[in-house]
Amino acid sequence: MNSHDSTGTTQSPLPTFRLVAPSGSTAGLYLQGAHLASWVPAGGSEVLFMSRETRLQPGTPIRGGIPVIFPQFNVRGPLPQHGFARTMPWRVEQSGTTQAGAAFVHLALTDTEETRAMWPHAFLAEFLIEVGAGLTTALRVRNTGDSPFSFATALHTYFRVGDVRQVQVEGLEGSSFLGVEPDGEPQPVTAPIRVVGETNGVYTDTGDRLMLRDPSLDRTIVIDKHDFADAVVWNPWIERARDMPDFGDDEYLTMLCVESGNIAKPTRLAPGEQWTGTQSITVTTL
Ligand code: TA6
Repeated sequence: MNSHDSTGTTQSPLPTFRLVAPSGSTAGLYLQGAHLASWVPAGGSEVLFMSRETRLQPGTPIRGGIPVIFPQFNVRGPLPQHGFARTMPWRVEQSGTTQAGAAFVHLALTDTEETRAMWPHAFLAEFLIEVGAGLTTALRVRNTGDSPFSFATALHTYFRVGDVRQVQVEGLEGSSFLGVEPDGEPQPVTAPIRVVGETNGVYTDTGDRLMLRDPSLDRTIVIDKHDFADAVVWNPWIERARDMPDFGDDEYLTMLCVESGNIAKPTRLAPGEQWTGTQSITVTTL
């Protein structure tokens, strides 16, 4: 099984791409799934969580970083769990530095015979990653076919935390918690989210700014999303962690997924229409 070596680099058969901004902020990704695996702000420390047990094999989901979930969320449909975009090879269309001094890479995925056999639609998916003072990601989906389609999507972001038991997620107050089941009964959210056990579920009608307070790392991760109506908060806790072969038994303590998505109400695109969702992450002291 491939794993991180002692210096934190990864022996991997998967092609990678690295971004280094003039400010010194760096990011690393696998071309499979346009999968961001690391973001280190200039003068800061790693923001994303990657499991030391992750598989790094073609076609196998990577445990950690920012899986791009498309066109299906979890098992809400007939496709493989979380859809196929995260295990397909994306191509680099362009990379460089923006006028504002951010390093960027633009990746794309189009339908193939393989995807059409699972999901009979023509599409162009593009993922833009910009690394500067923060980490900005934009997912754009265009219907390039001649019939409408609907899709669910999420940026399934794994954040590295010092101790998940001390963390809280603010900004979901006022939203509705749907749980994991598609037809879950909405429950009003009236307080910040804390993790005291297995935590999983979709929040709808959310605001666009979420904050992950992490006192053990003395930082707040600010998530600004746009055109993502929903959010997911997930921690497997003890039992689920033990059940996942690509996740260390103790790793539930140092990660929390806070995901921007459109899940409860899938997005419908007529032929030629496109949708774009963005997520910007910045880190401040607590
Ligand atoms: O987003 C949370 C979730 O849907 C959980 O239910 C759990 O299944 C997690 O995603 C990880 O899914 P994966 O297919 O990557 O193991």
